[in-house]
Amino acid sequence: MTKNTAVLNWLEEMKNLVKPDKVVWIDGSKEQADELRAEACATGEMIALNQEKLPGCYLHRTAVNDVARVEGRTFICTSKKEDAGATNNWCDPKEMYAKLYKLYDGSYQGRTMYVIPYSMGVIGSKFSKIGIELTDSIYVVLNMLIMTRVGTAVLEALGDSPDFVKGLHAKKDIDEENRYIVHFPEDNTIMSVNSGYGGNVLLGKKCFALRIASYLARKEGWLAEHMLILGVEAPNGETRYICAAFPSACGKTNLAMLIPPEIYQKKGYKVWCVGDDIAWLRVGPDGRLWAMNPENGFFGVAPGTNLKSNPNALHTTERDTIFTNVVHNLEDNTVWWEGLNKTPPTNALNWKGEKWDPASGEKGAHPNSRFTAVAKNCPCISKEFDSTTGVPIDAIIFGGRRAKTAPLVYQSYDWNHGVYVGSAMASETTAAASGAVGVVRRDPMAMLPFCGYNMGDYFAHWIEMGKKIPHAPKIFNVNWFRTDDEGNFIWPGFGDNMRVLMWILDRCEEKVGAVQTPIGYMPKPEDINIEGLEDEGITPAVMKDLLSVDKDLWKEDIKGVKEFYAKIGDRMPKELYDELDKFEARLHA
Ligand code: OXD
Ligand code: MN
Repeated sequence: MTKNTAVLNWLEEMKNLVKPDKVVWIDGSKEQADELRAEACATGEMIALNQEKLPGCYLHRTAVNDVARVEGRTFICTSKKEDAGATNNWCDPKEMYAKLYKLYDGSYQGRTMYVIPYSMGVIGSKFSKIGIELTDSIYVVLNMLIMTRVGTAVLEALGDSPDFVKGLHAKKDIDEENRYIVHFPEDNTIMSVNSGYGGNVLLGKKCFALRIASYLARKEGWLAEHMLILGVEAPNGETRYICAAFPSACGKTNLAMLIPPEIYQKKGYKVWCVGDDIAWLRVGPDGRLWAMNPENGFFGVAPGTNLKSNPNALHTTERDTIFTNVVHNLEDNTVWWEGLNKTPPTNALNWKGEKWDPASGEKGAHPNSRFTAVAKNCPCISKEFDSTTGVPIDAIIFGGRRAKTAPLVYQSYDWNHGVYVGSAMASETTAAASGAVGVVRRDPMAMLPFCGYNMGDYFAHWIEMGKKIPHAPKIFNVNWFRTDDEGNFIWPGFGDNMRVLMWILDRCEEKVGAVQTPIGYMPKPEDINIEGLEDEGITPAVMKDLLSVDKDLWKEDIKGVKEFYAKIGDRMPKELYDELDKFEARLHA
């Protein structure tokens, strides 16, 4: 498939290590993918679903001990520990290579090595980056074929360059005690062993497009971020783009695919999805920040996805989708998950493949069950999805789940203040997760588990980037999750979040004023359109409440920010301490 000596030499070394029975190059053709699907169905690795109702759709179950990303076993191995920083697990690269090589030794015996050349971003774009993943799992191959751009064309684009990210994955025994997801950013290398779960094994996604890419981005002067990208098209046909970073379980995929409320639809507004999870951002020749989605599909959480929360996501999964760890409805050979509708199937298997009785009170789908779906099957996919340059960004939004502290929306005073807002991002745990309710977890820019280097250096890089973007996006913070005294969400969320996006875009165009508060610029309650929300209980008085700022809560929150900064240590940029001081002074004024 290639004459590239860097690729061939590395492949030879890896073959000698894992000792596969045979090697298969993934060429990206439909014929090869069909053969692999047939093989996976023959061995039971995948189940073909009802091809009339769900054409091209399959079900897969992971091992029961292998259902999520494993942050405790995820490592950033830089030569110097400080370069990985206090928020990453670290090990000396030599020591880690030695440990891993022992684990990989002979691990492919009796198995096939699949060689997957893939591109993050449109093949051949100067903003894209190439990786090669070696895996012993057909499930990984078929997921990578959806999530990335794969095949011969990628090798042609690589030519004889040694500039590619090396990824070695081995399912081995799915042994939790010896599960490792390891990044060697200085060597452009990722090694994943003893897992078969998406986030740990689809190496293009979190491992490459965030951890390795964030490291490369700092070196090369751009940003790799855990952000969705969406476009809002106005009735005059002009589209403006927004990026948003939220921690997991805060609705990134839902916002990325939102359906505007009727009042906006009638006027001719449309929302287009460019990406739901990852954005690579660069300064364009016009001095604006441009974003592209390096992925080619969506690896979304199934539970809670339904016709109200996210009809676009649901329709995306109606064909060419791999479902993982959802309920298998034996009645018509389809799938189900909690929150899809109110009628769970009665003749069904749960995510473990056991006979399941919905009346038992046990969940049928795993809470982290997933769909791997083709981006181009999304009804609201942007026409810029395949753009080689990406889209220009007007606004960056940070957000989290805060019951009381953060208001519905506010705007930072300037770039550095916006970086402060991102660095202070936090989310509260919910009753849905085990552990105490309402515990604040800091997750700066939603990158805590995904930053491939020292978080202090990461913040400093954001500050530096601000100096290089003459027409930088404005930075905002949103909170869809304020609750009343009974703990009910006040804001209706979902499509109605468009109303907040409209204020944000109006601010970017300086079409609307704002109130100056200690936390930033805020809308006057009447500046957010609440027409048609009476039935949801949204009145001007409620808007006032959603936009109120309790200084005491913010003073308390600052204590958590200071603790977090102290943990990062001496690489925290002075500019953020200055922002913290200014914020405190505003709160005490
Ligand atoms: C995540 C994901 O865990 O996108 O953030 O899967
Ligand atoms: Mn994510």
